[in-house]
Amino acid sequence: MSPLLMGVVNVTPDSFSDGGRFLATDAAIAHGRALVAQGADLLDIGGESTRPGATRPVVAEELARVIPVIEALAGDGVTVSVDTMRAEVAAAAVAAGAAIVNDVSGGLADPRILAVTADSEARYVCMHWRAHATEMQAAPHLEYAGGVVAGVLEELGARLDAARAAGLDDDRLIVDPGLGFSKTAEQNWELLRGLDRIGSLGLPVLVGASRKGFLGALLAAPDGTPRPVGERESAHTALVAVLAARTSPPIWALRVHDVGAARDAVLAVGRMER
Ligand code: PMM
Repeated sequence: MSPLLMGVVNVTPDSFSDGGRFLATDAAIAHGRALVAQGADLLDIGGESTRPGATRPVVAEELARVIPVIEALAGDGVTVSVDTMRAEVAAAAVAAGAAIVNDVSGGLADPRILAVTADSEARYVCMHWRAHATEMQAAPHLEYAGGVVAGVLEELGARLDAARAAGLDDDRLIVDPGLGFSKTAEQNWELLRGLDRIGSLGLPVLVGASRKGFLGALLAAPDGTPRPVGERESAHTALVAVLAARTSPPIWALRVHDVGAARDAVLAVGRMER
């Protein structure tokens, strides 16, 4: 089974071309539709940037960004995921048609999100996370006493227990190691090599490597300047192919920005193995 492709639709100010709300909404909807045309199986719609150093929008602003986009794309019949750490946004998103709550904080940022999701029919992505974007790359958040894979497994396990206690059964849970969230570049590579152990949790695994800083560091210029975000796709596509070829356990879904490139890679891997 090939991994599903989750196309990223960021409705954040840095993705607004002109700052206008109506045009930003329209542009995000059009982008989501383009990703579906390129082969996205589901769309992840987010109104809060989680890039290192990013500050948070207020709740009303996050709602205004994501809800109209979710309504339109879910209305098209697309499987929509909402990328949020907030219970209010998760509740409104599910009411607007979202089928998945993608909480990068695993319920740590706003614990009420677990019960809100449990009360809906949505599935819940439980990602490994330690701190908000302004502080997540600070030194104490990069320490994993027994190694990053063991640390992520233990902390994710605790968050999954909290999700289950809130009423989310295993058939609604998805896990994600959280590449780039409180991890050094090397720790991201260790996690990718340790995906078997993440799979041993027995739940579908989602992985998001697209455009992340560890790829920029890998591809850095001789003077150490990281490769710009828009020029990391070839390396990412190679990872998509390797992850698509995994069987024990298979990867449930990949969260990607360039759906066309990922779809081509997944098709080639699937064709070769057939
Ligand atoms: N990465 C980002 C945002 N949301 N959600 C999940 N489940 N997994 C991720 O790895 C993840 C995420 C940050 O990436 P972006 O700022 O490029 O969207």
